[in-house]
Amino acid sequence: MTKRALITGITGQDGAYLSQLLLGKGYEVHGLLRRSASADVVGSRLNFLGVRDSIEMHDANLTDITSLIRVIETVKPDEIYNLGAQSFVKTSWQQPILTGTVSGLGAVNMLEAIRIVSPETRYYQASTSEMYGLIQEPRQSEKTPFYPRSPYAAAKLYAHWMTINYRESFGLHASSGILFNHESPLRGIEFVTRKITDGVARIKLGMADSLALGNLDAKRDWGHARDYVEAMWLMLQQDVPDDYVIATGQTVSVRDFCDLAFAHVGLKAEDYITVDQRYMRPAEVEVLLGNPEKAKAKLGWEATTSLDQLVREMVDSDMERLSPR
Ligand code: NDP
Ligand code: GDR
Repeated sequence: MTKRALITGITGQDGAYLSQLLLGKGYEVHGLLRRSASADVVGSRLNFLGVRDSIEMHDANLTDITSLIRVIETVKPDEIYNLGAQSFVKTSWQQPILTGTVSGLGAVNMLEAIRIVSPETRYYQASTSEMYGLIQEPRQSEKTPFYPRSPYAAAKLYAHWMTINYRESFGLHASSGILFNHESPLRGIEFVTRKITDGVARIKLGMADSLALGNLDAKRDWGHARDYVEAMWLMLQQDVPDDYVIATGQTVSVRDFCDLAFAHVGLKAEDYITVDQRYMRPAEVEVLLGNPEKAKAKLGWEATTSLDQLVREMVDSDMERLSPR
């Protein structure tokens, strides 16, 4: 029997890699697409991976439960991956209500739709290391207390607890992946890693002469999105739903990431980086470092792409994209 998956956030970074993974495993892949006035926002990432034509899209929005119910009734998915969100932390201070509505209540809309229409469907919730925020433990595991530091993190924490609540209250097969930062050439350009690799390529190609960033001392546990979507899938193949930290187990600063990216094209970061207060946040998450031991023990998952490989792939991709043809 061919398995059917429904992915929200399919036009985003993780949605594209997860589609590719599931199609490779023989799944029928369906995506939730919110209407946009701009022409082909749908295609860009999915076309990059060559999977656009293999996916069936459905007109729906996480904020409209009736649209979710209709999609679930139509698709009858075995698995739902809820990746849709307002996912940019900085924007969440400018749009706290929208962020709460999409990234928090949106998940509850989906859980409720599953409960009403299709309680056998397995559910994946895209939880985040941002929930740890002002951390008190040096390495964050599934047992570390949460302390969200942004409207985004607070919204995601609500969605995280509601996923646990629906599992415990109604017996849904609902799991959360507490994913630490993961990047790729498909990362949105506003996130720091992609902003850096895009900036490096522009400087190397003579299209820019500096790169303005915010807090260079922030530290993150950065992995590759391609590795991380595998963990999402593994969670839904388990007999028992659960929550898992997905991380590399190493952390480096934004400054270190810059050094690696500039060095890859033979430049020195300190010659080009400037600091601009506009990119600072009202409240910062200074350091994140995940402990992925449970995922390794129970799912057999571990990150396979090194930070060096990730940086090189991202810089090379931006160099190719921006180079004159
Ligand atoms: P992206 O920002 O690349 O993608 C977000 C997706 O959500 C897009 O497809 C977007 O659609 C969709 N979306 C936004 N609003 C709505 C809405 N109202 N209804 C339906 N869909 C909507 O995120 P990533 O791929 O990086 O991340 C995937 C998920 O994982 C997100 O939930 C994110 O918060 C979470 N996460 C990400 C981490 C990371 O490091 N990347 C780490 C931990 C968690 P559109 O194209 O129309 O804008
Ligand atoms: P983050 O990612 O907030 O961790 O959320 P982002 O890349 O935006 O920031 C990482 C760190 O870099 C610092 N920083 C800058 N950030 C941006 N965007 N732009 C800059 O110029 C800049 N300079 C320094 C930030 O202050 C921060 O400390 C991502 C998202 O994908 C979330 O959806 C996800 O949940 C978490 O990762 C895990």
